[in-house]
Amino acid sequence: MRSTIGRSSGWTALLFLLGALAVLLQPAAAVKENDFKKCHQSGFCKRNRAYADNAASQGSNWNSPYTVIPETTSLNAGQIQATIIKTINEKGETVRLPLTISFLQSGTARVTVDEEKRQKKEIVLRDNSAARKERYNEVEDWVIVGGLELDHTAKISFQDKTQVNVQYGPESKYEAVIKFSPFEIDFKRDGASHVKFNDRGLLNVEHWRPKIENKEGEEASDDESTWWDETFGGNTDSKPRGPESLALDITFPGYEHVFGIPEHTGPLSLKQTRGGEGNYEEPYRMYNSDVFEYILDSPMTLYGSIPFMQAHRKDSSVGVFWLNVAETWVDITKGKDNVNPLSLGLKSKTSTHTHWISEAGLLDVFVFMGPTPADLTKAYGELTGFTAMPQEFALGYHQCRWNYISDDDVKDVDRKMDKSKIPYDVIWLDIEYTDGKKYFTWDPHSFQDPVSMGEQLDAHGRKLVVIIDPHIKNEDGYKIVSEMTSKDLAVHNKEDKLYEGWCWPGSSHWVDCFNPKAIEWWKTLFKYDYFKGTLENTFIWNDMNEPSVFNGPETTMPKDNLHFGNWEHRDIHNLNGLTFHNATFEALLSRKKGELRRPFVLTRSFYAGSQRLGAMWTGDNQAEWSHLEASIPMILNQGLAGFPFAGADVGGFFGNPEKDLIARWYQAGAFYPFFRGHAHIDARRREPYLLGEPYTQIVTAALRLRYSLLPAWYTAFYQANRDGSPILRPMFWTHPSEEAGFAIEDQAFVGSTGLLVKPVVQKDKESVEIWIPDDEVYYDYFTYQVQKTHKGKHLTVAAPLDRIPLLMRGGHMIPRRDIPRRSSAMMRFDDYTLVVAVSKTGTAEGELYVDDGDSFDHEQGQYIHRKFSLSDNTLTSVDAEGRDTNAIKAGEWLKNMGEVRVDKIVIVGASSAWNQKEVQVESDGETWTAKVHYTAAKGGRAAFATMGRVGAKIGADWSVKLA
Ligand code: NBV
Repeated sequence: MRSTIGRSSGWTALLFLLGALAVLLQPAAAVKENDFKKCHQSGFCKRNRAYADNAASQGSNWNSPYTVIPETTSLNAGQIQATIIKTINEKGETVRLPLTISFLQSGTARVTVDEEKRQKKEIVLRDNSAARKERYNEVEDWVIVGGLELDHTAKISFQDKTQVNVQYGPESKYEAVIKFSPFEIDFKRDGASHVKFNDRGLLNVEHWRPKIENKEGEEASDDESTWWDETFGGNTDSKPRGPESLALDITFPGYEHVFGIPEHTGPLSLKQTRGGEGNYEEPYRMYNSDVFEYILDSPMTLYGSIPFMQAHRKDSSVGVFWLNVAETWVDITKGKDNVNPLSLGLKSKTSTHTHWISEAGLLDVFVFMGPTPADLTKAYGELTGFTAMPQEFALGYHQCRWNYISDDDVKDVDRKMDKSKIPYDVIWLDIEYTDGKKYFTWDPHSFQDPVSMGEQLDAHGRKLVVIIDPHIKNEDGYKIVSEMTSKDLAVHNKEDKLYEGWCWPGSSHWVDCFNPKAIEWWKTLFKYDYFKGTLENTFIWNDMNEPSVFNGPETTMPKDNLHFGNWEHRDIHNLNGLTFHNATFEALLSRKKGELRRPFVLTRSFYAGSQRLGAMWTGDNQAEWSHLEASIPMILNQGLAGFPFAGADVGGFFGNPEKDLIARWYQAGAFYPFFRGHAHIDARRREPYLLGEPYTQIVTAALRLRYSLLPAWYTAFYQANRDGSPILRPMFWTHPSEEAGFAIEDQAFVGSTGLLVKPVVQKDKESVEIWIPDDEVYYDYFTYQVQKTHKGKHLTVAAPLDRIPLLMRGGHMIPRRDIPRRSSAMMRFDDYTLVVAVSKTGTAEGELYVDDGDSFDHEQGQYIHRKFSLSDNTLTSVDAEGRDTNAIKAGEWLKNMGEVRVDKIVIVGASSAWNQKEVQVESDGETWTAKVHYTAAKGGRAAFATMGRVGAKIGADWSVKLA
């Protein structure tokens, strides 16, 4: 912070000083937790928890006041339309809530509840608010990209005055039993219940009502203290529409584990939240926030949110996606109640009960019936989109800190990385590169020549990422702010005037990326001839897009601010980060006419759908072992929630890590889908070459391992892009039948490579216990040692400081590139190595996907996609999609790839029958021989055969006869 002050204008410096003083005056622990609301400090959360407590205390006497009018219920072309009646008082007065249940062709069901009066805009807003009267109904436009086709074959299988049953989904395997009074839905698969709505009667849609001023001496019948306005931390939220929350209980009968709803720091298998030993006291919160020095093992909100939850039990996964972007809380409890042992045969099984509570918007929930984790991630991805194919360089190593202080500093780091032979792809510039925190400018003293900086990087295929935040400095003469405000493209306050708040630059305004015109304007700012000094190798980092507002409530915008379309900030808060990320993504797509390259934009704030736009990182962690440990479940959870391009700041953002911690963090980071070292401005420099031996060597080895495995990583990204499968896969995902693995959160498979990693995340630990999920053979990646193991064993793997615990599961083939280079671009046309880990039955399979890593030409077939296999003593490579690759008209990249070959094949676990001097390679009608070096098994190490100079083209069909 000190150095920031040094470089800021006097005025800004004063603001920071005041801010810093305010922080210092609070008790230390208060900085974190007490700056953010607990459920009891958030009116609607408190009300809904109280509602739940009241229902529970009444037991079977509790009657949910929501009833479907049977006569309104009809199924038409895959959709049920009906009306729910909510009885609102003892006089029997009611409000009407239109209900739509959509049965989608994918087998997903969607339940949407609106409020008739608000649909018809028949409400009155207080305080002359200009806000919209409807419940926010545009989230779908931002989040859903497909999969909404209705299942016209869905049919009513039973109907009477009390319920209607609809059969739907593939082969009509699913059934939704919709009960009318009270309104409940039971989603069944093969006759058994898997997901239940309102089964505990906690559905609550706070309908619009006028504020009745009580006469003096008269008491309101309800506790209205949080209905009409609410104050927290000195900020008052005027609520022009009054209370409008919505809540629903969702039960997963017989499911003990639930996963998802990032971003939180707790365990992968989510905890219970209503107290009790080892449980949280607070619900999981989703309200995207800039949480300073976040704490671990907490249901507190963080920077992003994805309200997708997956429930898992042996051989079955189901899930829900709560499509709402207002502040949301989720309570989780588990118990053996509510399971009907007769119909389920699940007598002793635990069920998970969840209670979802949102402040505003529609009730809109998707239900996924699985049954496999892969089915679920796929169905969710069809709706919200799959991970974009990344820029290939983005899978390399990123070197960042706050801040590289000048263009010379950047050049110097670049040279020193080269001198130390440390590979890296990207160097990053944080906020100090700008002229006084004015984005799209360069500090005139320290970044005088950004072009020569960019060119030096480009000489070795390297890139530059610069930060651009959404707060725009309010300063006379700053062209960007005057353009933005004169065109009315910034967020408004509750009076519908330009909103002003504080952030890094001091007084600022916030670009409103909900406005299509703001996106169009934002695009103009990234053109090479506008943002001078940027080159084709410049990419972007979006930070602070929750949005972070230093003087705002909970460090964000007031909820009564107004966005484009007059939606209140309350309505759209969790989507804000995505809209900013989206605008930048769009801007990078249109930097120059005729240039069509994949953008790379890192974001801190996100929502469901952000996976289509770039990568995320877990924000401001600390240089502590505990934060290294917490990063693994956080990243795994991101993958489960469809946004696998995730990483944590390697080394830790705040503080100065000890060297052992740095080494271990790089080893773990080499297995993060997004791999970036980053540090706070006050942290000491820690570029890998500064560490000294043995640390520099250890870190370099981790980096080289990452680089050699880039073909495998890229293939894993391709799979995520096709079907949403996580890049790092937790045990329950790969082995959904093995109950002992369901809660394991510290080891993972890399894509479908069979590489099983368990990074060391504890100080002075020199071994780890890897849980083995099956009876396949496992080899040590580095030594080829055959592990003495069996299904369910906790295998001890030695891990001295220079060793990453990494196993190869038998039955896989891993593509690599083994020549150490400076950057991924320099490896583009290198030959490949294939590592074959032979299964118990003598077979193996593998996959390689490769394209130019930069353009969209792959969408026109310009890619190589191979399937490798070993069976019957023969290794083969065929096109994975059965295409006739000779028929593809090769563009430049594909032509160059024509000369790229499989250079080396290493077969680990090689049969003694393959012990020979040479083998025959066959490809394109030609045959030739390749030399084999066979090393017999010894002392527990597997036998292995190495074939050098195999010479088969990577893109062609080939086979090698081993015996
Ligand atoms: O831009 C400065 C930092 C950045 O380095 C970090 O990665 C972000 O998460 N930024 C937050 C602003 C505030 C840090 C205290």
